[in-house]
Amino acid sequence: MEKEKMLSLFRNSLPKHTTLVVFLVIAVLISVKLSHTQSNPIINLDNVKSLNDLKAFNDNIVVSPADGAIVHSGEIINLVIQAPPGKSLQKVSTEFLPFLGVQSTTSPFTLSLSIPSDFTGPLTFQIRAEATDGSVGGDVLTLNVEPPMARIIVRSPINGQRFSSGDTVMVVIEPGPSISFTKVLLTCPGALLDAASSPFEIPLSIPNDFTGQVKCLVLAITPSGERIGTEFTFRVEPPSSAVLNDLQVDPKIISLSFPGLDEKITVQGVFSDATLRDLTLSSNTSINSLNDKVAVVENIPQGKYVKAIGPGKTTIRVQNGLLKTYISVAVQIFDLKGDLDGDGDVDQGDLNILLKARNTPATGPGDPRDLNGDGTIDALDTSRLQSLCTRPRCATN
Ligand SMILES: [Ca+2]
Ligand SMILES: [Ca+2]
Repeated sequence: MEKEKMLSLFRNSLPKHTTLVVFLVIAVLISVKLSHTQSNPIINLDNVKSLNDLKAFNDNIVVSPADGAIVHSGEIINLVIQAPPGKSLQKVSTEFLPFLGVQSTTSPFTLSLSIPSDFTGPLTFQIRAEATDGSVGGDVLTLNVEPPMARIIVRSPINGQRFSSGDTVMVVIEPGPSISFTKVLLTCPGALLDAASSPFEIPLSIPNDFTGQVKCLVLAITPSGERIGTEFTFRVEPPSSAVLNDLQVDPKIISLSFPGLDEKITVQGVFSDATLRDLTLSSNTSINSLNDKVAVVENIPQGKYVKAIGPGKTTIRVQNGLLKTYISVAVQIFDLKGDLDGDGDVDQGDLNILLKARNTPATGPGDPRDLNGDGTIDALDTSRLQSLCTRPRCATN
């Protein structure tokens, strides 16, 4: 404990004149200690005796917790206070807490201090004690308040751990400090398991053809019937012994009518152990659009999606290891040339789409608006479209 800090806190808790005197007593005590090696002509032992009726003490009165102890938000801390030698206490209290303090006037002097559930960080405060002889003393304590302890602990698997298809994952659930469970339920994709006695160990079999990210929910029931839950995730990759022989995608061709639309894709691997495994979400699989102006690959928790960005054509390249395969993507491309809105004719409606994009670069060689294929959407394309109109003067029907 820093003496400076203690003094400054202590000083604030006492009337002004008392503070001064306490200061002098300490100074005298220090000088007495020093007087073994050097004499002090101003303050001597007689001064100490004459000041003795001040009745202040500053012994270490806090038995526990230890200064610097780690506690947790929401916990109730028992502050155990003891009287200094030769004294008995009549009142102890906490001071300078950033939240509601506690005090006691009955022995044994144990204060139950509730740490607010939203408080974290160092907590420095003073314990003030009054002895039956009228003397007062104090002790400064710093506790380190950490976020609350988990009430339900997943010992295994470690979050994000990697396993192989066909493995058995031993799920180990433990109750947190000062809590117990009567039952633990485990819900994973395709599996609902439980354990009714401690240790809560639940073997979870991973199907041989399964790969990807797995999220499991744990529900624990306490003796009072309270249900508390947590979750964990792990990854499943194909077993290293199985060789990937072929890569398949579904669908192989994607046609999206307009920008903003998307379509889900799946990637499957044919392995040497005669097993087909979904590799869509495998960390070894890369899926990339060769033209982001036309379509992009979106990675959302539900899977991989090809999303249309602009009119045109692109290719999605799917790669796992050395194997590659491709998906053809067409956005806003319809059977009839010049039909830009897909209603089966070429008319003013299509011309309007072209005019809106006038003097902008095409998304690429497959842009349906770039009718002359020169890489720019301009007047040359509008006149080309007018020549393609289904009805005279590009009339709408
Ligand atoms: Ca049309
Ligand atoms: Ca053009």
